[in-house]
Amino acid sequence: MSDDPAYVPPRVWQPPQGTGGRFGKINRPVAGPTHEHELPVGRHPLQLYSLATPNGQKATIMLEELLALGHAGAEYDAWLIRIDEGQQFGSGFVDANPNSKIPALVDRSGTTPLRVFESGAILLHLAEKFGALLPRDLPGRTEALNWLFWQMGSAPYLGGGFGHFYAYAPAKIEYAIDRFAMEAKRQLDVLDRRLAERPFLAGDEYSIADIAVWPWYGGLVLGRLYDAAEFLAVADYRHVRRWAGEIDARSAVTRGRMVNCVNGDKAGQLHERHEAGDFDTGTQDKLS
Ligand SMILES: N[C@@H](CCC(=O)N[C@@H](CS)C(=O)NCC(=O)O)C(=O)O
Repeated sequence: MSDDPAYVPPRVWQPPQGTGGRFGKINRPVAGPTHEHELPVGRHPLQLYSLATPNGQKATIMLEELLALGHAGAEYDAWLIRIDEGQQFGSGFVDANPNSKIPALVDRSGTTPLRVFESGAILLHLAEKFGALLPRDLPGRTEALNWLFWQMGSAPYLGGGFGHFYAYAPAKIEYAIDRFAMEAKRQLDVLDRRLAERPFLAGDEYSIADIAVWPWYGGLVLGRLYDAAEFLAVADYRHVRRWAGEIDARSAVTRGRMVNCVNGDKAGQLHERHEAGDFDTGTQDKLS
C-alpha cells in the first residue's frame, strides 16, 4: 500500500502482497476455498459455524432467545470458525456459505440439509421456522423487516467503514474517518429518533430487528466497539442507550454473546456450544 497522498491508481489494479492492518493477511480478490476441510456435525438439527463478532452474535442471541421461549427445536451446536486463521475458506465452510463469512447455519431438520447464510437471512429463517420474534400482523412484520434490512445495509458503513478506518487501518486517514464518522453518527441519530417514539425498533415487541441491530449499534453505545464511545459522543443518543441497556440485561443475550467468543474475560468465552450445560462447565476459565 502506498501512503503517498499523490497515489495515482494504475490502469488495472493489481493485488498488493498484503494491505497491512488487522485483516490485511486474509483479504483476497477471489472467492472459493483455499483448502479442503469438512465441517464437523453435532447431534442437533441446527449447526452453526461462527465467531462472536457482532454479525455472529445475532445468530447465537436469536437461538438462545428461542430456547428461552421454550422452543426446544432450537437446540444447536455452535462450532468455532477462526476468521483470522482463514477457516472461512475451508471447502466445507464455503459449501455452507459461498461468501466465506460467518455466521453460517445448516438446518438439518428436513430431509435435505438447508444452508442459510447472511445473518439477516438466518434471523428470518429462524423467526419463521419457530413463529417467534417477528410480529404476526402485517404492519408490525413490515416494520421489523424494514429495520432488519436497514441494519444489513447500514452496518457495513459502521464496521467496514468507520470501524475499519478508525481502529484497524495501518494509517489514520482523516478523510476516511471523517466520512464514516459522519455516517455512523447519522445512523445513531436515525435509531435515536425511532427509539424515542417506540420501545423497540418494530414497535412494542422485541423482535429480530432488535437482535440484528443491537450487537452493532448497542455495542457501540455501550462502549464495546472500536473504543470509539467518546470519539462519537455516544452519550448523546439517550434513547439508543436506554434500549441498548435493556437488551443487554436479557439473560439470553448474555449467553448469546458468550458463544464462539475468543477474547475478553475467560468466564465469558464459550468456544463451542453443544448443550445448555456448556455455559456452566465449558467456558475457558473452567477448562484452563
Ligand atoms: N453481511 C454478512 C456479513 C458477515 C461478515 O462480514 N462476517 C465477517 C465477520 S463479522 C467475516 O466473516 N469476515 C471474514 C472475512 O472477511 O474473510 C452477514 O451479516 O452475515
